[in-house]
Amino acid sequence: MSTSSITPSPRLKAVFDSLLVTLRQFIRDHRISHDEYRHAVAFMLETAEKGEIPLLMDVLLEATVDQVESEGHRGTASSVEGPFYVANAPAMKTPAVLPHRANEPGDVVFVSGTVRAADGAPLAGAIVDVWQADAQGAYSHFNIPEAEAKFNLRARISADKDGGFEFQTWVPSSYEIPKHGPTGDILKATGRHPWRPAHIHFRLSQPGFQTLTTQLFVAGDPYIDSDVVGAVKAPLVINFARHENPAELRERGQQRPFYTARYDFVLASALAKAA
Ligand code: MBD
Ligand code: FE
Repeated sequence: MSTSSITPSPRLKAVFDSLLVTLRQFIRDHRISHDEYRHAVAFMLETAEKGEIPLLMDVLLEATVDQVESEGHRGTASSVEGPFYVANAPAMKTPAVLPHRANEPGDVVFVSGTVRAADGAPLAGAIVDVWQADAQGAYSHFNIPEAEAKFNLRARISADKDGGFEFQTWVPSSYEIPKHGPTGDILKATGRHPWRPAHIHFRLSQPGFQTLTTQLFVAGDPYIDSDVVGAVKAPLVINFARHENPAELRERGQQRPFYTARYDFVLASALAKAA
């Protein structure tokens, strides 16, 4: 960004001035020493060098932004995007099987549901953009080497004419924030556990409707009530039902027990926001 392209912004001035007032008061309140101040600068530098700025910010602050922005929002509850979204995942039609490795670890789950307007009208062809970690907590593009799998467990699925979608994926596990970096360090040093409950990310879009970024959480996860990110909302916690009887296995072409999960999404009208 070159200086010449910068035009004064009243909004930026207001929030930046306020941020400085808050931070200067914080320094006075806590009698921050030079030594502590230099530690803070070094911590920020290390976070940037390790590529963890998005992770640190999203872990500490994004849930609050979501709370503020979703006040009064109608439709399915939103949740944070987090640092691991990748645009332009493979486009697929429902029913889809998410891109996966030949020996994708963990248990298969079929996730299905509908995308509708607030009045119940089906949103034909709505785009259901999904991404998740694998059963070992690894996100493609970040923790899985690209040579091993590109866009693993990521896809943009178009819903059918009734707004219905279904995709086969693998049950995610509880997610541990990377331990060997500054984000992990600060959590450890301040006595916070580094876990998120198992979740699948969604970004739902349809022309004329507000794009919804949210997550579905696996009921029964040990961290469902203590997400380090603070992004769990009760209506987004869903049951993953286990199926193991031979008839069901045959019907789904599965050799091992599998799961199903369902959710019906509601998108708010784009007009509702403008009003
Ligand atoms: C994640 O997987 C995530 O979804 C968020 C919001 C923050 C850190 C890791
Ligand atoms: Fe995530």
